[in-house]
Amino acid sequence: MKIFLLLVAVELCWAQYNPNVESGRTSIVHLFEWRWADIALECERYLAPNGYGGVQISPPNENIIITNPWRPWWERYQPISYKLCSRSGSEDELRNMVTRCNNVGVHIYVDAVVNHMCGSGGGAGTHATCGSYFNAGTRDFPAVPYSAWDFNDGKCHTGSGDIENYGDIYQVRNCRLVSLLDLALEKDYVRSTVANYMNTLIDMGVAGFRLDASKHMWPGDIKAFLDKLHNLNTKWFPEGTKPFIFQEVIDLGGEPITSDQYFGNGRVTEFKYGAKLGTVIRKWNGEKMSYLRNWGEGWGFMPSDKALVFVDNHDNQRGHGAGGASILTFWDPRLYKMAVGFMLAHPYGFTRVMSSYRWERNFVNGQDQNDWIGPPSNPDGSTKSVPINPDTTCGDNWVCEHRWRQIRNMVIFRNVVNGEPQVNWWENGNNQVAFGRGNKGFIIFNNDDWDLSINLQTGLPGGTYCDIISGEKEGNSCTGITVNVQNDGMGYFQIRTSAEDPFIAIHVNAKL
Ligand code: QV4
Ligand code: CA
Repeated sequence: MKIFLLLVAVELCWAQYNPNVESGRTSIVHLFEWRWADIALECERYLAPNGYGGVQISPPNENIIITNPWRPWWERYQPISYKLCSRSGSEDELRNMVTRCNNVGVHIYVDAVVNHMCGSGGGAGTHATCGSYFNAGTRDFPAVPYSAWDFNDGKCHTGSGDIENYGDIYQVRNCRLVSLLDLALEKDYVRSTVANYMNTLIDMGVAGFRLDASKHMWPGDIKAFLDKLHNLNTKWFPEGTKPFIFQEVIDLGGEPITSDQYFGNGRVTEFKYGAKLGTVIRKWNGEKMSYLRNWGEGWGFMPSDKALVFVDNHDNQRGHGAGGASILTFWDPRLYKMAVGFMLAHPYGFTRVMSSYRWERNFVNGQDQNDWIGPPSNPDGSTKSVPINPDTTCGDNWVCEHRWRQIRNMVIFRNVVNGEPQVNWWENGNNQVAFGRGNKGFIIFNNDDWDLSINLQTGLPGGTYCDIISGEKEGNSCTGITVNVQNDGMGYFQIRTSAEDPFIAIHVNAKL
């Protein structure tokens, strides 16, 4: 009995850290601003067959419509109600997508914006995606309903009513983030209302949530609404499964609010990961790939089993949020593929792949004036669907990094080596490094300015392997470079600086 109770306790305690992906799948992809109808198709035609575990979706609830600038992506971070209509589609389309993705084993993670409603200057009217009336000035959101009582105005003591100093935890949690009307989450009514919204989505079949702006909510308030959540829908998940929770806290050090304050509620986004990895791969500040030997906790990151990791996100790929200039994105494809390849090969953290759209950048004094531009859209503001080209890439300015061969094949690599320890680290003291994952996979990088040719212990069984970066295994042949591994595990690798992608990855499922 005692042992049983202990097991139950451990189970409960660990539940919200478990990503709830189907066994054998290890990554999710953020399909930023995609329409529900396109996500449903992508789950069926691409994500399931290629081993993706899930999709982070853009906020599904009603938001303010902003026309100056014209329909910026960030209007979706200004809620008007918890009705489920948005630029991505209707409630029916959302439900249909969740069902179809779950049916092929790809789970859905909702971006939950529950710290605030729209900006204080949002005006009054029905300019919202479901047409609900609201009045930002009087704090009236009848479609929820919320009224002035449900906001923190009285609790914030800055002159502007906005957060002015990130060194003051009371301001950060009780004042308005860039003027966004701050909800009084200490009130049971607000907690229950938020929980009802999330429970509607859980009952629909979603597997978890990204909690937007978690730094701006008290950890105890988050716990209070999480405690009201249902278990996941037993049509797709085992009885008693809790939603996966990952909290958006940007902790790069130097502030009183830290990631560990949120570990009790679930995982936390590790923003140091992409900022540091970008610096290393760009070789800025004297950083070298050799220093990645103790990547992870050794670099001052949070414990691996609490971390949600990514190379870039929808904010820092366009200069919002934090992280700085070092962040790598699809705009630097060669370095970006190396960074994502390293992330997916390395055992640290639960991994999220970014999938973006292209926009016309316009830098003035290093600042992109077009960082607001929304997804590819029609003149009436509706989001365009994602056309798929004959070569499997996406059209109409959808970047679809998750379909890039190198990234997609590394998602599969991570599934193949899941649970295996990092072994056989090798480095040249500069920017040539290699490591294996048990006897399942091996990866080698050449980010130096000279060619690499070397014999290394791979840990893999003898045989001929297909490099999944330059190509892939098709039937019993390889469309890219092949690597011979001797029976003692030694493999010979050659990577020229002129290589399209200066890294090679092999795994046991790509053995010829
Ligand atoms: C502006 C001024 C204010 C002024 C106000 C007056 O900045 O000082 O008081 O006008 O009306 C948009 C505009 C912003 C504007 C605000 C309110 O960009 O200029 O305020 O609306 O009208 C996204 C965007 C924000 C955007 C917001 C709401 O990044 O630019 O603000 O959506 O539309 C911190 C947080 C972290 C946050 C990160 C960006 O700790 O939590 O900043 N990240 C998340 C999301 C992010 C989102 C929000 C939080 C807010 O990932 O995408 O912000 O939900 O680091
Ligand atoms: Ca708050």
